Amino acid sequence: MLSRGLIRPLEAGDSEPPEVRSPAGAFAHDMMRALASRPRSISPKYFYDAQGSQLFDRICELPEYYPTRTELRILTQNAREIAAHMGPRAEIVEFGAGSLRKIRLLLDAMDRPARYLPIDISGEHLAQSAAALQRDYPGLDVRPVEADYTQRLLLPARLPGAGQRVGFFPGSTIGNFTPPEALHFLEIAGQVLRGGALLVGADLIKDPAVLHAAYNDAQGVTAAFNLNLLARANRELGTRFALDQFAHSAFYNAPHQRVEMHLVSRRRQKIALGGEGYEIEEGEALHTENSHKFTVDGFRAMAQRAGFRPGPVWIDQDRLFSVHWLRAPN
Ligand code: AVI
Repeated sequence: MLSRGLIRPLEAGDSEPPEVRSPAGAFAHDMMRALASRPRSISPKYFYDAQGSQLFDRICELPEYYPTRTELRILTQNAREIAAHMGPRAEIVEFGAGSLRKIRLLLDAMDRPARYLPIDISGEHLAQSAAALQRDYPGLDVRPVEADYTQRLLLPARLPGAGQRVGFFPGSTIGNFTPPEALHFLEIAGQVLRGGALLVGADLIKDPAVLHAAYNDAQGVTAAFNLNLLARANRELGTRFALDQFAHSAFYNAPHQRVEMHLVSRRRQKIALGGEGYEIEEGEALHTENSHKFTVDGFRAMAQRAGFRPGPVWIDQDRLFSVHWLRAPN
């Protein structure tokens, strides 16, 4: 897996101009800000270095982590119907370089797909997955786009003779945005998909026990994924977080309809970073991720607010996960 481009977009009312920083500079800056603020929180985008991406791939295979498996099943069972909505010679725009398994499922069912445009902030992963796909689909025009898809996007002009442009945003990655960020993402997607559609995966609200298990797996892979944030800071920023002094904490926050992940300090400790010292009390937490869960109607209403016209929705029989067809504005 890859960095998922979870950079907070500028919002109306933001006074700070965007600052250009190297990736390590941005991580140091955001970590210092997180340590200095109360409550402490940092963007989940920092999970996805090479090791975090490998841990996420392992999460996707866990028995408790139902979203990946369920979405794959939904796509497999409905590939023909989805492909019919896409129509002939469609251009696919994938937000994130994504799981090749999912895009292959669609490509195999589609009528002569014309082009595949994966967009990702991490050029290296993008180039690898694009090359792998190009080898297997020689007739497909594969054009990786290195960009942050949470910001305004400029995509290549449509291929002459191509059909509609269809966005693909699987995995319920949209759930890792705050609600205003999700709306902002949908507005950007609507602009680049004008006249086409968006196929997007959204995890559903369900029994909190199922959610709890999915984010507190028995093998401790999700805990390692969460703690990798601190391990990454030790590797890249020279911090000396003692990983065994932080506990993985994940729980469903019902009023906010989201699973939250935190790293909770097991004791009072001091962290040095960038010439500053930061005191962390016993029991104090660093909030590392929100994973929003949706109702079908709530998700469609949000899409509508961003200018989409909601179409068919595919759901598994246990109502764990949903895949939405949203018609983009004209
Ligand atoms: C990538 N994203 C949709 C995952 C999720 O479920 O929110 C990331 C994850 N965090 C813990 N487990 C998986």
